[in-house]
Amino acid sequence: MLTLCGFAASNYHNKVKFALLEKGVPFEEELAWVGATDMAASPLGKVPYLKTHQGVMCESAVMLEYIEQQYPQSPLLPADPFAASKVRELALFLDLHLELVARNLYAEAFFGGKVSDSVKEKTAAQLEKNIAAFAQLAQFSPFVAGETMTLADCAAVAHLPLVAGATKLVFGRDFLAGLPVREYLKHMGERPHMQKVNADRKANMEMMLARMKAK
Ligand SMILES: N[C@@H](CCC(=O)N[C@@H](CS)C(=O)NCC(=O)O)C(=O)O
Repeated sequence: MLTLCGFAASNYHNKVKFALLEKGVPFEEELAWVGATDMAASPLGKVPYLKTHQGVMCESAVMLEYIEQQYPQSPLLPADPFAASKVRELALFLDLHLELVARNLYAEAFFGGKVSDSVKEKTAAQLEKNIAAFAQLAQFSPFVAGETMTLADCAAVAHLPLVAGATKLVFGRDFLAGLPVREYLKHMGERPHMQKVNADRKANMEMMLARMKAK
């Protein structure tokens, strides 16, 4: 049995959780807040990390690859190597060029902190460039990589709401507004597993904010 360790307000946690649910892979969740993680399992102290019968791993993209190979049912990658690479390309764009850049804004957007003007300026420019590039690759037809649900959707459903929300809150403009992201998320939100991930996320976010206040 797999154990996904992390917390349900985390987009990276939810990326892996959604893949497990959609594939029908049995798993348990173990609550691990940042600052209270197993540092041997995840040496950077990040969540999620995944306990398997063979050992533990960190990095959500690696987990998705492992899950795909170990549990081939309901595939989230096409069998054709090129088509699979195009899916991985999108997933990597979402992680690296969209989410990781937008992350610079989260302190101010979501946690009552402040981000300096120079960081805001740099982040805005980088996001404009990266979102335009992402727009060239993304299909939204109706899934982010084409006609079938793939692991790129697991990244998209977890990250796109944060990129949209953070830019809207910090700059007063949703940088993803030119893409059919709202329609896409609405469509994905009809999936029962997405509804479960979202309900758990909301409940955990309240716990997290209460925890932060108590500190
Ligand atoms: N590249 C990592 C990113 C994971 C990540 O940044 N997780 C956040 C929570 S959403 C975290 O643990 N942040 C704490 C930290 O970076 O110290 C992955 O894909 O798993």
